[in-house]
Amino acid sequence: MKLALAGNPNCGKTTMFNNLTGASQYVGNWPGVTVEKKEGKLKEHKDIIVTDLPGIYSLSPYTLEEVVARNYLLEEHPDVIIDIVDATNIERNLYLTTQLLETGVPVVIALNMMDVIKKRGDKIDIKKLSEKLGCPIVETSALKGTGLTKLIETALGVAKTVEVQPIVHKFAADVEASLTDIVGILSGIVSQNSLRWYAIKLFERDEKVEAHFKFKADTRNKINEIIKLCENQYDDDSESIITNERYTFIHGLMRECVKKREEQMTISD
Ligand code: BGO
Repeated sequence: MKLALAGNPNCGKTTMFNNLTGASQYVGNWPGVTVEKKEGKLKEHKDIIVTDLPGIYSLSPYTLEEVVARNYLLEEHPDVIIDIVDATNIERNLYLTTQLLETGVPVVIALNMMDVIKKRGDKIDIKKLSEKLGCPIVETSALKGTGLTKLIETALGVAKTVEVQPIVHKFAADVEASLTDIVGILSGIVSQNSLRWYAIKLFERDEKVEAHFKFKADTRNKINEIIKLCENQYDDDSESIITNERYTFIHGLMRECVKKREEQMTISD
């Protein structure tokens, strides 16, 4: 079984990886690039390989680290991703989460640095956040080693039972209509699980994904027409449309699920 650790730089991924794998680590490079690749065996589950993906903010094609991470997720298809989210920077970290959820690989969130959140007196409605994102969330402190047993139990449970994690969040109706049209072109070409990922990437005019498909000119033109129609509706380029959609969703999550201590005091005053 394969388990991948993903997250933003500084989310606590190295601390988590060391906690989960102990001494059984091996370090190399990702094929063809000088980006460090760390793997290890899960403590007390020696048959489970943990792969530490590079720390990244997004799954765009613009940095080597992002390309390494997304190629691994799409091509090697691990059984589950543990997405480490720094709870003290939750808004920024969830930007990557929205993209991991689209890869078709089941995701479990380790909501890390919860010791800091508790000390500050901030509140996160984990149940609601989990429902809105459509994946389990386990509170952790990689530093203190808390929540890790539950995290592994949850991740292994998901890996064994969940084939496809339904995507709960949808973009605005016009964007979804464009994605549905692109999915129509892709169905039969890519697996059901990763249809949405590839549709979004083609909508964003991701050159690496475009090159991967080697479409004939008429298919390329058809996709371009679909994208252009939406861009005209929004008076914006398609990549920015998707970025804005993600931020709108995340702002909504923040309003509904996160209360800073100062805000709680204002409400009760
Ligand atoms: C330093 N809680 C708290 N409070 N801190 C955590 C947790 C947690 O759950 N998890 C990790 N950290 P990395 P990436 C540091 O190194 O694992 C801390 O980039 C310091 N160092 O201890 O490296 C962790 O691999 C001096 O903090 O993250 C580390 O994802 C002063 O978060 C930092 C203060 O963790 C990043 C912190 C010399």
